[in-house]
Amino acid sequence: MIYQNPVLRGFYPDPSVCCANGKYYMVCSSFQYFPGVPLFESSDLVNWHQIGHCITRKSQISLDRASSSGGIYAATIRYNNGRFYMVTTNVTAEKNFYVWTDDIYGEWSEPVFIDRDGIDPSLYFEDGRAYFVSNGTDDNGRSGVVQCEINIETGERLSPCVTIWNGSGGRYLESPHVYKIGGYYYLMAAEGGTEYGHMITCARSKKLWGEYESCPYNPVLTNRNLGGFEIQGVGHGDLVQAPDGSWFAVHLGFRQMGRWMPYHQLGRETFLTPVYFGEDGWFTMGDNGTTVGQFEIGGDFVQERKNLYTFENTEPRREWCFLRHPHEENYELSSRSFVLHGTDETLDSLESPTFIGIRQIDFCAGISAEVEIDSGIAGITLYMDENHHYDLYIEKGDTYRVCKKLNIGDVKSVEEVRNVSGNRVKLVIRADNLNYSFYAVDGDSEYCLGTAQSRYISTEVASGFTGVVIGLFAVGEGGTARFTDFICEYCDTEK
Ligand code: 6LW
Repeated sequence: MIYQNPVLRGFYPDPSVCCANGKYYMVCSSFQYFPGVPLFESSDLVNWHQIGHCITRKSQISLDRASSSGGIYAATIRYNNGRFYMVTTNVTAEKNFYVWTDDIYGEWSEPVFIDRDGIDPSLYFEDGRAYFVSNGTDDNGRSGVVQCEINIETGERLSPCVTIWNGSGGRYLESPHVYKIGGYYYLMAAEGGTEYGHMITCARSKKLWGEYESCPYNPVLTNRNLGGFEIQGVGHGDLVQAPDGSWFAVHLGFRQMGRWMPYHQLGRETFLTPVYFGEDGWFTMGDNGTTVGQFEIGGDFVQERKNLYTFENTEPRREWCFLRHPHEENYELSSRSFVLHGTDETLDSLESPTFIGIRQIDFCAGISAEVEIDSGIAGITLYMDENHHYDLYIEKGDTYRVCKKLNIGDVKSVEEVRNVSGNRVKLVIRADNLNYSFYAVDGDSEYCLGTAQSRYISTEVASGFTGVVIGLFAVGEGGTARFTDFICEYCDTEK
């Protein structure tokens, strides 16, 4: 059967996967958004359904004033002895920790902290022992992929911390994972940075503590040499084996706006690439070491694409997320309407403005909602970070009016203003690869408020690790906004 990449569209980076009880489970990083670490289930590696988050309580993490692309970095999920573990870094607090659960559909534990620096932690279990592997600095001050044994009950370190690999020479050695396959320990990592030079590399050893020998085929996966190609930045992945013995990598990558347009606004997404073991015991990946838009693999599955998102067919704390820890009293969320109470925190704030968002998962989209206000302002934002967002909103001044405001770094400009007849309008945004177009419907009249180029809220302009989130927001102390009839419909861009 043929499947299309990415298998998880939109801002779902740094995927990590494990198998348990005949299913696959995957987590992604979530940065300043809450709930944190989205959790997905699949029975075929191609179709993924979100079943929750690992971080659902403020007691598990502090995201206070976490900047965009701060907060939760890459996570690893592992299953051992009937228990799931998710280990990650709160970069804002500079802390590595894990949470665990015995019920994948239930709540996860309070955090267990590990006294180790670095990012991209992973766990490896063998013979009743647990090992913590990450990018970082060892006890002798050497940096690289570092490893130590830990007590998995307490997080306490049980061994010295040792650098076991320095990578193949690329910058930013990250995302290490250890696997035992056949007679070897394999160490898979990412190098090159999470931009256009990204890659997956590997090494192996007969012994867990090394020495590790670099794979002669490194990088085993990269699209860095593919110019004029939509899928770029592939790297940071995790290996998984299917029941028929075949191997795959889930990994991140991004789709640039067009073949010759090196900008991306949808964030880093999750791709699936076949992995092939050779007779020499090394593995290679994909189409000659690259990830392409579709692969043919064994198995009987139909790839489903959910292209319509509404209040009715989503859940507020599953697909939708808040900026940092929400002030719960400002949200009344149901399957018919989202009622938001504004505060004086704007979308430019590093606090938690009144905002609830859902990821933009494909280029071509029709986004709309009815919004009714009593005071203040409320609307829809295309939010990349606090300094890069396009806002379409209704505002109460002397009259009611709709506005389009572009926020591009220091340039914050209200580009269009139209008076409307009352306190209720329908806001509409149409997106394609290159542009967003903004409209307001006031009774029988539709106004066009012009367009804005997507590239100015892309990662190449804004920097960072996230992607555009479609946010509903309200600003103004004491104001109430009622959103109804939210629709986000994608025309699938698969080719
Ligand atoms: C992540 C690092 C990376 O921790 O980006 O792509 C960082 N690689 O491994 C943030 O996602």
